[in-house]
Amino acid sequence: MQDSNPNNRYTITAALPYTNGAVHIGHLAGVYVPADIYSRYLRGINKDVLFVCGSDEHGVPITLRAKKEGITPQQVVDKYHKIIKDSFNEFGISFDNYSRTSAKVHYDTASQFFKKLYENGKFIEETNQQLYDEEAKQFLADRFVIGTCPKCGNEESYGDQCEKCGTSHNATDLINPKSAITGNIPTLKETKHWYLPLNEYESWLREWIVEGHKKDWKTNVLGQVKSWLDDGLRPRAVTRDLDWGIPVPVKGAEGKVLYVWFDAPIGYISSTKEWAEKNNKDWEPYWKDKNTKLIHFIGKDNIVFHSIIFPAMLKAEGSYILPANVPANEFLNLEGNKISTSKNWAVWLHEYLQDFPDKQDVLRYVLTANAPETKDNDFTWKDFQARNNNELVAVLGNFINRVVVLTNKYYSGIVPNPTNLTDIDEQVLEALKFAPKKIGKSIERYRFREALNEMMQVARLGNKYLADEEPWKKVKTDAERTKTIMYVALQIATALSVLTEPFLPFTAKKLQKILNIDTDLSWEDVQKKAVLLPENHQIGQAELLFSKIEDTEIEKQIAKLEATKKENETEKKEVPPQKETISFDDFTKLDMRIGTILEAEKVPKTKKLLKLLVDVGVDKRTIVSGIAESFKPEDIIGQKVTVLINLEPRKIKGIESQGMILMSDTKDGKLTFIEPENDKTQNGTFVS
Ligand code: B3M
Ligand code: ZN
Repeated sequence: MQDSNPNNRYTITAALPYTNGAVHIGHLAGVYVPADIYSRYLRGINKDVLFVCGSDEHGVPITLRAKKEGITPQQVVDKYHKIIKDSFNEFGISFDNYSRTSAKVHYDTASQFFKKLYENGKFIEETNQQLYDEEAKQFLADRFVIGTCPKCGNEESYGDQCEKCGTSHNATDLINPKSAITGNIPTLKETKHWYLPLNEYESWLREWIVEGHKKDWKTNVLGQVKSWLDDGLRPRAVTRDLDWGIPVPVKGAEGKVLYVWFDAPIGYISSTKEWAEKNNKDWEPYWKDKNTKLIHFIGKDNIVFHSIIFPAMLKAEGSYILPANVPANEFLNLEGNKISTSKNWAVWLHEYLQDFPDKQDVLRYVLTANAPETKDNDFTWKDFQARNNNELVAVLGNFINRVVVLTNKYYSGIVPNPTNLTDIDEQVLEALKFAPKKIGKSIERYRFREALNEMMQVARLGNKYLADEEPWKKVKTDAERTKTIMYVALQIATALSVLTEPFLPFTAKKLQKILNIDTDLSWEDVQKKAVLLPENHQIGQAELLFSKIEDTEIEKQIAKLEATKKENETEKKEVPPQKETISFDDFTKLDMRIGTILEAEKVPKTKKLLKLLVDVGVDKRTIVSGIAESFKPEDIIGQKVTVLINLEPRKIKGIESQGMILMSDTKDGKLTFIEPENDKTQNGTFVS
């Protein structure tokens, strides 16, 4: 099969996830599923594909996470590297290699890269004033500092990038910067760093991307690139004063590390080297042969780094190829809100698998059908359910099931001999041959939603064919014709076992098992072969490819998100530390009872005090309570309360108070009663 690239070798990269948390549906939809579909498809058309990724283990997010969890950065990356790697594996993301930037091969590769640029005079060395946190004794760059974005006014921009408008800047550009560690306003302190003079690459970048790729790069990517170039590029520091990262490998740089965005993209190269080492291959053609197509799959917040900074680094180094494309996606929202790790507003992959253990392909399907390819998009559980029930179950699953069940019923699972093919049969088989090209073309243009839809058209074609031809009726009157219909339907099912593979790899496997196909059919076979499943071939038993998702399962997921929302709404106050311990005997001395407020009136000339008459079972007594700012006297008559009754009586504003009403704070500073759930609880009942 021909694709638009006459060359065979592809190096496909997917953004290296920061190892400071697990992966969620936004990651899958934006980067990993499209990259995986693309890679699987290219393997299917017999290209030489290398698909690499790895964990991004440096950078401030890791250090901040470590501080938050009270563990070391190394412990953070070890923990999340495993979780992330397992998730990718479980969702069938078919990396040829998944590395990590703490690997030795990466340290060596990144250090050598830096050294070469340094030795060839590609950096500017400059000592100037940088933001410094006097209390934390640390320079503040990247996510260690938060301030107002000079471009869009977002008040929570990071030192190196504003997540709102995507602009990448230097920490000193921020207006009203604040330390993310202590909250202090930083001072300025002198320090030396190495800068990549991006301004020197500006006209080259313009020519290469804006002119050279105006037709084949996505408009969202071109748009961002143009806007940066129009704003003018400035030198960017590629080193940092931090202790977590790859040490700057030159003299006079003690205590400094490479900027995470300098080392991370080099991670693609080191992951390739690791793969080559393991598989006894040569890594260099994948990065240095002009005929290799290098494709970076990323999210939109990574565009500047992959289309401007990394290419400038590669260009400065001199021996590498440049990306042929950077197909960045926009963001996926969840139920109308931005996915947020800190707010736990996400569907985490490991949690999804607990609830839907065999439904990896369903999520892959929904995320592709709804992929944020040209604009931000929304994931909703209702849509998830609908796409599963109305598309996967009702269209694809239903078609396969009918074909397999009928073949087993009529012919004991043996593919029947066709006789005369009618025009309709010919048309259907012709459409089948055309499908790989249609789907492939969309994939090659990074239009995965469109490609998925084309694939589903094949299943729709199959359903329509069966509905029109009605083999279940003809079997009673025309045995020969029925054989032909089933034969044609089986060819469609077999084609689907190939064409579903990039999108739904688990389903494709299952389908191949059901059809009892062990030879690897290729996309070219579907395109060219007249017979995909020969007569007399024995297929297996029917097995459901998909199952219906019930309302209750969806309601459970929605309730989970509702709970998260509530949790986020409760303002989190610092919880005071525990008081000194008391003995059990001390505790048993407290006599607490349920009571009812019988009378209430304000204590004159006070703001806070109410004089109450409370029935506490043993007697009716007066209690003075500081609750007047939370309740009006007339509203609390009949209110059930908890009372500490053996508190030594004391005089308050001249009134003897004989006990204490137990109260709890609410988030808006008011008080609430601690009351029994059941209003009928008798006065005098012990509380313990
Ligand atoms: N780790 C950013 C991110 O996870 C970064 C990507 C690196 S790709 C070289 O969004
Ligand atoms: Zn901004």
